Amino acid sequence: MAEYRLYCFGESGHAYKAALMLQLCKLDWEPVFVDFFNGETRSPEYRANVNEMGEAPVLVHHGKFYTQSGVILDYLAEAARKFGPKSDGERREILRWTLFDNHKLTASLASLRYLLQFAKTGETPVTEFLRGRAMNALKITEGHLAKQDFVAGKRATIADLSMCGYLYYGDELGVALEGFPNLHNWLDRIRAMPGWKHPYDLMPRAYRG
Ligand SMILES: N[C@@H](CCC(=O)N[C@@H](CS)C(=O)NCC(=O)O)C(=O)O
Repeated sequence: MAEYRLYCFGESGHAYKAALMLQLCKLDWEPVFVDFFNGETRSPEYRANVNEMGEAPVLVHHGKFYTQSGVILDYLAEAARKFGPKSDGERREILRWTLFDNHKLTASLASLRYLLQFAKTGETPVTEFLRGRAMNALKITEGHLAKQDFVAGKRATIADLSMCGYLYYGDELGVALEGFPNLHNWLDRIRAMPGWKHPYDLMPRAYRG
């Protein structure tokens, strides 16, 4: 059995944040498939034995279960001594953008994609609202990346791995990423890191249509 086990599935950008970190740090890890679209995260067994919050990703290391992608990234940064903060200022900057990501960027992108791509609701007032939120968060990110190569400064950190979580799913997102050149260049810089893989090449897919 691998040292690190990650409860995940390919469609989950939240899980991709952790999977990409494990991959880029060359840690010994294996995916544990979560049958999300058949309700596994909502089952009493999953909530009792894996994550009381009923979510993926979950990282298991030395028998302990870690949940919330931001916490998992922080834990792995410390374990691998990579992509973590090197000063108090950097720690706060990473936290600031990770919180912005969780609340504004990923939250709107993930919900919009879920509704359009998997729940197949078509366009509704809810998708319109979520797209507006996503575009606003993307514009803020675009402006920020005009000033520096990576989210927290000159080098990649876990804040970048958090914020890019959903952005490699392309057309599935339901928002047009054209018109964000800084964002594209930043995604290319992450993609160029040794070992980088697309979410569907890192984790088993769960959606069967
Ligand atoms: N804030 C959490 C969000 C995780 C999350 O929402 N994961 C989704 C899969 S992409 C999930 O498991 N959702 C289950 C549900 O909402 O019922 C994190 O960053 O880990």
